[in-house]
Amino acid sequence: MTTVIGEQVEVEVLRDLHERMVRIRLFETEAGRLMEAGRLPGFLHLYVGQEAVAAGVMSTLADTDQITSTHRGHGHAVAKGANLREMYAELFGKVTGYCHGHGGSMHINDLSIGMLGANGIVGAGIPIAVGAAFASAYRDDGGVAVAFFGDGASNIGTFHEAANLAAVLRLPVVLVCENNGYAEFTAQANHMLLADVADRAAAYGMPGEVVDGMDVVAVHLAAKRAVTRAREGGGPTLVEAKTYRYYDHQGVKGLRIQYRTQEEIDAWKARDPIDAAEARMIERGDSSRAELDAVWQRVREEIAEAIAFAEASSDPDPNTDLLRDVYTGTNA
Ligand SMILES: Cc1ncc(C[n+]2csc(CCOP(=O)(O)OP(=O)(O)O)c2C)c(N)n1
Ligand SMILES: [Mg+2]
Repeated sequence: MTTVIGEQVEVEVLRDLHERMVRIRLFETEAGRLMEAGRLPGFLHLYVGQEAVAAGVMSTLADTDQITSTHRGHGHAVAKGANLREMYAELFGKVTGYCHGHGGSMHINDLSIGMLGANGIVGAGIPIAVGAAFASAYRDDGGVAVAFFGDGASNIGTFHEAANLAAVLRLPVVLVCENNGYAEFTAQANHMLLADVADRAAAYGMPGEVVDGMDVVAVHLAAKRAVTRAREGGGPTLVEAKTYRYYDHQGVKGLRIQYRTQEEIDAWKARDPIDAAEARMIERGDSSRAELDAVWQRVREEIAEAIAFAEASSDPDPNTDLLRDVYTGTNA
């Protein structure tokens, strides 16, 4: 596993990584709070705990690079620069949302920033990213695509087909497996025999790298290597980030099934990616506690303003909005 204890990144990079993580954390904790209060319809698969992966990878991408996401996609969208107002509005089911309230959490997308979509079908985003990489290679536009997916998704056929095609065509794509140790309520040891998803890369002739997904600098550096390799024509890389979700599979508390021990949860929380980044920044003298608090405050205000926008927006009108953007009509 790549460790970067002592390895340096520039102060601006670390500040950027930190702020991206704080924005995801606050977006998600507020979304969880609203859900618990019964204010949001639909499912929410929250990203709290995994922030270093989205922040670390997205910090290496150009705005024109493209990503595909998962059912647990808010963090990817936030880190790619999605509009927080439209995101919350979509979670509330309002007309001002990204999908005009038709889609909800698992359909948020924004092609203008290269966010090709969350996806409720496990594994479905991976071939879409490979397709986007194929298009970039075909157009010779220098673009890179990144597919985010979970440990569970690495058992799905689409992963294997897409990885093989990406490798054989040497496409500019990075496959980022966010291994949080569980597929819903099934521990990794019960859904695959490998310890490292990254080992699957060898089957397709591409490099595979395991990285500490709680260390945002480690993720940033691993992603930078993989993205550079992809952009320079070296083909795909499989990056596996070992991470953990603090909340349940869906929602905050979710089901009352005891599938994780409190000791395990506490051990991962003790390695919280934001706490670790802040400790590093203070220790290095990059930022004072007051400066870091100011970042939290600024982002908190941004989030509150976005939620207020969503709350003040209209619900869809069944008379005019029900069939809007519905393309499978029965009209002759
Ligand atoms: C094709 C498909 N099969 C099953 C499901 C139900 N399902 C939703 S999330 C999930 C687990 C996915 O695990 P993983 O890929 O590790 O992602 P995580 O939830 O841990 O982020 C499953 C089985 C689905 N949505 N799509
Ligand atoms: Mg998982």
